[in-house]
Amino acid sequence: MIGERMSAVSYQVDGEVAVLTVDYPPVNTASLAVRTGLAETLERARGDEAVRAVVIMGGGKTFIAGADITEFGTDKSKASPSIQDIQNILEDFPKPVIAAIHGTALGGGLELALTCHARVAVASAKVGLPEVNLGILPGAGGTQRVPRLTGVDAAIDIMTTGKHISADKALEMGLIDAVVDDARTGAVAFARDVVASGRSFMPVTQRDDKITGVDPSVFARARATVGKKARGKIAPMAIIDCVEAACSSSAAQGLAFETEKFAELYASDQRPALMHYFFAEREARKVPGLKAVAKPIRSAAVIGAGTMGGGIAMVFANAGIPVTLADISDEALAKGMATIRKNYEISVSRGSMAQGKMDEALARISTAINYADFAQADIVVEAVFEKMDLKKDIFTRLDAVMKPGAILATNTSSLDIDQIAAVTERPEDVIGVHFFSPANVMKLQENIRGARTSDEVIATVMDLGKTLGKNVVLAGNCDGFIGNRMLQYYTGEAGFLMEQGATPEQIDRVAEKFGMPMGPISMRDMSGLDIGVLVRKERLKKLPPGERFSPILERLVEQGRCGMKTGKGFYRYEGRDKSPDPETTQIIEDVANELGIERRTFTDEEIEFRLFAPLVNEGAKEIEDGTALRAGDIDVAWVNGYGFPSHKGGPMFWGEQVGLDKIYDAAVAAAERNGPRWAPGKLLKRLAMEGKGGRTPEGARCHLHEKRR
Ligand code: T1G
Repeated sequence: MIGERMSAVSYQVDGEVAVLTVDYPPVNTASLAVRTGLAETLERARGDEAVRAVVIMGGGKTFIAGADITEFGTDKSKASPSIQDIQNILEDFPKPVIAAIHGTALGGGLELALTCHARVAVASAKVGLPEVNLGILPGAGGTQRVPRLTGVDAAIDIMTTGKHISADKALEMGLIDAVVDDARTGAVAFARDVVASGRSFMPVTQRDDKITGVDPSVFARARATVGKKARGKIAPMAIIDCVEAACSSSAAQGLAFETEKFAELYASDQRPALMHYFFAEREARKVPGLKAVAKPIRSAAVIGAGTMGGGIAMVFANAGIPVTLADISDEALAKGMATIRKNYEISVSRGSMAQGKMDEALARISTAINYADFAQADIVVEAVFEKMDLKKDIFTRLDAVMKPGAILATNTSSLDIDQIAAVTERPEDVIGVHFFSPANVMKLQENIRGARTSDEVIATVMDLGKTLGKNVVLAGNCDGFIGNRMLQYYTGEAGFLMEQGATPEQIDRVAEKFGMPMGPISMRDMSGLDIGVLVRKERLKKLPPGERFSPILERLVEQGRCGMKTGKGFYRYEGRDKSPDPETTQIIEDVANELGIERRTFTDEEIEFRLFAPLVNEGAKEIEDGTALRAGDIDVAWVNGYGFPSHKGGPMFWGEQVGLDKIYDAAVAAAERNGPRWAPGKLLKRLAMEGKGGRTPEGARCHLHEKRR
């Protein structure tokens, strides 16, 4: 084999097959350098008489992972050759070109492969079109080529979810032509067979000019089902439009329509928000200045077999880490294990988990009552009730039993990490690892550093998050950390709005229209009003004079209205079905009368701003005092821990788009209405006075974030 390195794409000849290898770490994005390299090496292969076929593959860990998002908004993304230019070369190429896929072929990477004559992949490879997660759509022919290969239903599912498809599934769907043991040798052999057989290929879009025989009702059904999950995202709906165009117009017209829809999405507010979120999620994994190396976590233990503890045990088991679930009695453990088994059975029945995977995960979970039984675990996560005395007792016992170097983590949602660490002889090994309920579903892992937590322990739990399939953020130790410290303003304002005349139903409707999975009132009913009163009791002790919470919550709990679990809270429940309750209205009116509050009606816009603006103000204070490292971390916490719509970028990005001066004014008004802790912080005031914020064209950075640096 002879070979020369040419720019980002190397050229080697293996017999009569030219192998073009894309080398553009870390994920071989279709950057200008890669596109230029592909054009040059394809031309070289075209002119090389000894070459009778071509293989395109990725170097390092993956095939081409898509267009280079960092080039968006720069001249590079528009510079020739474009992805489409390369696709045109491939579709007209006089010699067979085989894509050899390992790692991932995503977005523009898969779209390039779809214009090769054939595609082979190793069994561990994944393919997908995740553009929808960036607020755009597959803009290099994916919406026209994929349905021609997989059919309409599968195409809509792949592109509106952005999910990764395994090689076997891709073969079954017609996206690839063979699964091979090794990408390079398998592709070269496939290419040689093609040459020997004289097999010819027709470009996908020429196989049938338009897709026929599709029941038009499939699109109405898709719009209904996808629309419900989209919660206001516009890209999924545009994708359905493009697939519909593939069935009603020629390939050329369909490609033109796709380009038009891509441009519309690109110009929308959702695209910069989702691209901001994409980078924020990755940046949140990094702790500036942290040099320590993560320790391996090969075994775990969880204390508390309740809802949280059981969910956390599942998270470790699902990640392949053996875990011991501990509680105080066999009865508690049996109850906890029964809940875990039931959760897995539901996943299997829904088809989201194979029976074999469930059996493997369950086999990784053991139970214990004696702490000595899990003393050798690399990490132990305490997940018992939010009572400081109970946690201190547990950490005292852990300190006496756990092996040296074990990480002692607490799942507390707001209590003081340093107070817990202080009962041990090893505060450097103590850290907060806060999961959100249900832990086996919610993606956020909020890590909280204590004053004496070591860098090595921080690095380890930050790294552990990726293993567990979570999105991590690192928070400073304060009441409520990043997420819940802000949540009290969101739910607090909802209480004041009800006193002042907004109804629970209106408040929830406005929040859900904004994109939240459920409104703050329904969320309260779901999590239990009595829990809310308990947390408030602690918080009320620390509130300075002049501050208050609305007493509606306490009044409801006094009347046994604790939420869905008691059949009534703010709403009345028949199972999970809720309805407004006149009794609640009366309780609210009584509170307003006692407080001498004159009630009035509210517009939806006013409610929306009063619910979400305080999040930005408190978030800015977290950046100021170091509780949050970056504005983007706060966005990651809220998207993954509370369901804040990612197509708004997260609360901090949303606040930037709205305009920090407007957020500042809202904070000044809130302080007059609700009390001094609602007043604007220094950072927000400074940025507002500087006129920062407003619709940021590329939105790659939050000014709040930049100011932190
Ligand atoms: N562009 C630029 N940088 C990217 C990138 C991309 N597409 N994908 C990843 N990175 C960076 C990322 O920011 C991180 O940087 C590093 O690579 C490692 O990423 C025409 C227009 C491929 C599954 O959406 O899903 O094609 O933090 O930590 O966990 O229709 O990266 O190291 O500085 O995620 O191993 C479509 C997005 C683009 C794929 C690898 N493609 N990427 O996961 O690594 S739009 C995507 C991923 C498009 C076409 C349209 C994942 C991965 P840093 P990582 P990973």
